[in-house]
Amino acid sequence: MEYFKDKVVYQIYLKSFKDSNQDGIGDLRGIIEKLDYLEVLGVDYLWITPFFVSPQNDNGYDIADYLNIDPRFGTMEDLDELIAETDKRGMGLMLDMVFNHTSTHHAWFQRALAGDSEYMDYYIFKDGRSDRLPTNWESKFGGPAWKYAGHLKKWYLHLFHVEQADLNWDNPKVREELKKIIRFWKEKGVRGFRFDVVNLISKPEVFADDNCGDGRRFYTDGHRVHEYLKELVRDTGIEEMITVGEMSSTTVENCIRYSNPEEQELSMCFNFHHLKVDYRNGDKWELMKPDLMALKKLYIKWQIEMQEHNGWNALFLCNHDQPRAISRFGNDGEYWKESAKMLAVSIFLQRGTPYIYQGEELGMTNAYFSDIEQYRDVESRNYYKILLEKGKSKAEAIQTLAARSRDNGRTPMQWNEEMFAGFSKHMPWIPVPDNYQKINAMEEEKDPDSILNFYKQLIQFRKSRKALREGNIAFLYEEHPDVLGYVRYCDGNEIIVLCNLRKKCVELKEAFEHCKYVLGNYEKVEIGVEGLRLREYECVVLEKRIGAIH
Ligand code: TEU
Ligand code: CA
Repeated sequence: MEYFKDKVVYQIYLKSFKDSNQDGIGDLRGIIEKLDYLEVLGVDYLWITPFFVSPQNDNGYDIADYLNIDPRFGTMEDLDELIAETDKRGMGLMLDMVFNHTSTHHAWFQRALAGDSEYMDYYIFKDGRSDRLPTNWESKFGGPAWKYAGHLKKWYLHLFHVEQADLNWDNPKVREELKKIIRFWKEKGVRGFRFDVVNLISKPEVFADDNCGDGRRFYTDGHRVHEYLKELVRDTGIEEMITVGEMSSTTVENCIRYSNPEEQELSMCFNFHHLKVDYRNGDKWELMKPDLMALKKLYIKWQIEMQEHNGWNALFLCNHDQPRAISRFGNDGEYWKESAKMLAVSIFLQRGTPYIYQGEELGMTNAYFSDIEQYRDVESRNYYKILLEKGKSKAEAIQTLAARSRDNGRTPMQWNEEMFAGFSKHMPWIPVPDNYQKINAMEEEKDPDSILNFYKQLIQFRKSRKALREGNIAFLYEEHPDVLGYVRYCDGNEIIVLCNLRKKCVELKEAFEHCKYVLGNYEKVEIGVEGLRLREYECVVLEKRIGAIH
C-alpha cells in the first residue's frame, strides 16, 4: 500500500495558528506549543503555509527568498526544533512550495528589472507599448494579468497579485533553481510538499487573447506540465514522499495523470469543483445557495473516475482560501454541532486522503465581519472595489465578502475563552470572531460530545478499517435530493455512510439488515428493524461484516 493512503493531514495557516511571542502574528514556536494538541487529535502530517522571507502582499504566497525563514515567523533553529518535535511524535511536516511565481522582491526579479537578460528569462516578459496589453488575460485577484515595467518597455505576467510574477518554467535554469529549493528542505528533514497552483506552470508557446474567458484555458494544465512535474520529482528524489498539488480549474483526466502512481508525478490532487456549487454562473462574487445535488454529482464523478483510473484525491472542504464549510453547507446556528459532524463524515470517509483545516475540528465559523476595515486579504480588498465599481452598494459588497472572503478561513485559531481566544495576548493581525467563548478548543476538550472529540473518533475509525483506507467506493441513493450515501468495501467488510445534507427529516425505506451502527451525530439509532429515519443533518455510519477480518 502507498504510504499516504492511511494518513490524515492537518493544515496550519501559520499566521493565525498560535502566537508565541505576543506580536499578534502566529509563528513556528506557536506550533511547537500546540503539538500535543495535534498529537492527541491523531493527525499524521502538518502542512504549514509558507513561512519564507516575503513582503506578505499575499500572506507569504509571495516569496522573496525560498531558503530563509521570515523573522516574523521564527528562525531556522525554531524550524529544526519543530521538525525534531514532530518526528518524536511520529508526525511529519509538509512545506508549501509556491513555484508558479515569486515575489517581485525576489533577487531574480530584481535582477530582471535591472535589465539583466539572463534573469529576464526567468520570468514572462513581453515587449510592447504601455497602452497595449499583450493579452486580455485577467489576474485571479481581479484586473489585468500584466504589469508594465516602463523602463524596460516590457510587460510581465502575474496571474495573481502584481507583486507575484510568474516564472518561466520553459527555461531549464528556472527548473534547476526550483529543484535546489526542494533538495534543501528535504535535507532539513521535512517529509512532504504541497505545491501551490502547480497546474498553471506551463504557459503556451503563443500568447493570444481569450475571446471566451479570462485566459485560463491557455495555461491551465498546460502542454508541458506533466513533463515538468515528472522531471522535478525525479531529479529531487521525492517519489516516496507525500506530495499534493493544488490544481486550479483542472480536469479529472489531468488529475488522474498527476496522481496515478505509475506516472511518478504527485501522491494526490486538490481540485475545487465541489467548492463552486454556490457560485452563480461560476462567478465567486455572485451569491447563490449551495446546489447540493451538484455537490453530490461532483463527489460521484471525482470519486468514481479517479478510482477507475487509479488516481487519488485529497479530500477537503476547508482551507485558507475558502469560507468555512459549516457556514456554507451546514448550519452554524441551531444545528452547529450536528452539521459540523455530518460534514466531517461526508468527506472524511470517501476514497482519498483527508485534510483538516485548523479550526474545522472545532466547528469554527465564518468571520461575519461588517466593515471593510476588518478585512486583510488582498483579493477581498480588490474585489470590494470592483463590486462597488460594478454598481453594488456598500452593504451588498460587505454581504458578498461576508460569504466569500478568504479571510473567513483566516481568523485566529480559537484556543480558549480568554482575550483574543488565547491565540495571542496582543491584538491579532486580523480580528477574532465574536463566538470564541462558545467555540474554542478548551471547551471542546471538556465535552465528550464535542465536534473536536468527534473528529478524534473519526480519525481513529478511519485508520482502523482497511475498507476506509484502501477500499473501493460505490455510491448509494445517487438521485436522492437530500441524502449523500456511499459504501466503502474491502475483503468482505462494508462501511456504509449516510448523510442527510439538509435541515429536515428524511425517511429511507431500506432496513439495513445485518448492519451494525458504528458512528453518528445523534444518539445511537436502532438498525435493521424497518426503514431508517434521518433527522436534521443526521449522519450514520454502519458496518457490515461478511466473514473476513479487517
Ligand atoms: O491559491 C490559488 C487559487 O487559485 C485560489 O484558491 C485563489 O485564492 C482563488 O482562486 C481566488 O478566488 C493559491 C494559494 O492557496 C493562495 O493562498 C494564494 O493566494 C495563491 O495560490 C497564489 O499563490
Ligand atoms: Ca508571533
